[in-house]
Amino acid sequence: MKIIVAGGDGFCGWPTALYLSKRGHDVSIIDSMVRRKIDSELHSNSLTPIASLEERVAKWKELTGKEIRIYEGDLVHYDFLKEVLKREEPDAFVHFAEQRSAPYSMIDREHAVYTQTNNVTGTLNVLFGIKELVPDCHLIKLGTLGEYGTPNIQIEEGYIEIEHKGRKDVLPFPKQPGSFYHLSKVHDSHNIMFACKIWGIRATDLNQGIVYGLDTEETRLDPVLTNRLDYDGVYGTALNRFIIQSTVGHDLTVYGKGGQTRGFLHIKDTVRCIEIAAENPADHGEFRVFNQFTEEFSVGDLANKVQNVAQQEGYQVNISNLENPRVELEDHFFHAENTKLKDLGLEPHLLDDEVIREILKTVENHKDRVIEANILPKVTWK
Ligand code: NAD
Ligand code: USQ
Repeated sequence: MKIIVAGGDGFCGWPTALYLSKRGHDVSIIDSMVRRKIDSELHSNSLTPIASLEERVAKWKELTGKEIRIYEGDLVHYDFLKEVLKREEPDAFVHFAEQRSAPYSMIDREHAVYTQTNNVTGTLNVLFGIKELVPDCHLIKLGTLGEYGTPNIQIEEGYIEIEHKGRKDVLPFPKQPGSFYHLSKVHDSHNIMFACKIWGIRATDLNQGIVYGLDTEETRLDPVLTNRLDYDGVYGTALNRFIIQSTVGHDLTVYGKGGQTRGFLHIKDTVRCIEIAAENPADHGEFRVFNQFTEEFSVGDLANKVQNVAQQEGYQVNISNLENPRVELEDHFFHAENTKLKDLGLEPHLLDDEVIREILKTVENHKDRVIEANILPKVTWK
């Protein structure tokens, strides 16, 4: 298949582009490089040194003979996007290209507006581009599990059957997101659902949980193919952050009570889920939703797991329950359905001590790059 990976220079997008290319798909990448610019804005860095996108794809070609074409540009610029769609005529458009940090979206008005403008406009442009130029193209859009929030009932995959005053319907599952970033994903979902209904577009919304790890078989082939890894208080996510903190002697930063429970998955499963979605496209007019995660953990449990493995590796690790910079429940029910991707063939890589140890061994090699001042959270929701 011809597949565009938008956001293909990022943490999820780069390993996905390599994986799809290795599996024989004809891949091209769109990326505006804005994440690399945001690293400078935040005086932050990827824990791992990352080569330029040009160097990355050149190395991939040298090692495998496979070409990945690059289009540097912004989805918000419709003329640019139209040119790429005309040239590529993709069968699938994998859309990772958004501002994805909840804390970044909560810094101030400007960052909230940037996040929602970038994400919502970019996705609207992709919808119009598909409608005008490639109506058979399957949109595979990265949503987030956090669109649902933490309701006191089981979370279904996109839709719930409701009986109300004697009548029944299957309706979108209620959304109660917890940041302006998570809200941007909800707005996207609504726009995509509407476009599917009125124009017959085919789309899959992947409500992904928190991704951990950094390596896939492909990114490990050569240091130039190394994936980015965020650890700072703005872009770093739970688990990856805890593992990195443990190697530099920083207390593990559990926010509040630590009972916040979320869905998680290994980066190796992210790339496979995209392949599954691409190879089993939604029908025309269908707005299909998959919950893309493999296991649920509370952040407190994750900190305990990391502490245990790090201690076995000779590190002295403490856990600190910091004042929570976010507004969120810290002790709540959480259970989400996640059978659809497994039914289509996903075989999850589950989290155990060996997986934590493997990530820890990789991050140890780069721990001298950690900027300690960036570890503690500085952005607050209030
Ligand atoms: P990332 O920041 O590492 O990568 C995003 C990439 O998109 C960057 O390379 C950036 O330069 C590019 N980009 C952003 N806006 C763009 C635009 N308007 N035009 C072109 N390129 C643009 O993020 P990630 O962790 O790889 O996340 C990818 C997607 O997956 C996001 O949509 C995110 O919401 C979703 N997601 C991520 C996680 C996670 O744990 N990382 C979990 C659930 C969902
Ligand atoms: N948390 C801590 N300590 C930390 C970091 C986070 O306790 O050092 C807590 C947070 O308060 C929150 C939970 O861990 O309760 C998750 O936070 P996170 O920063 O790991 O993840 P989140 O902000 O939800 O965002 C990440 C990605 C985002 C994606 C989302 C999936 O950055 O792109 O959409 O995970 S989900 O959470 O399922 O919506």
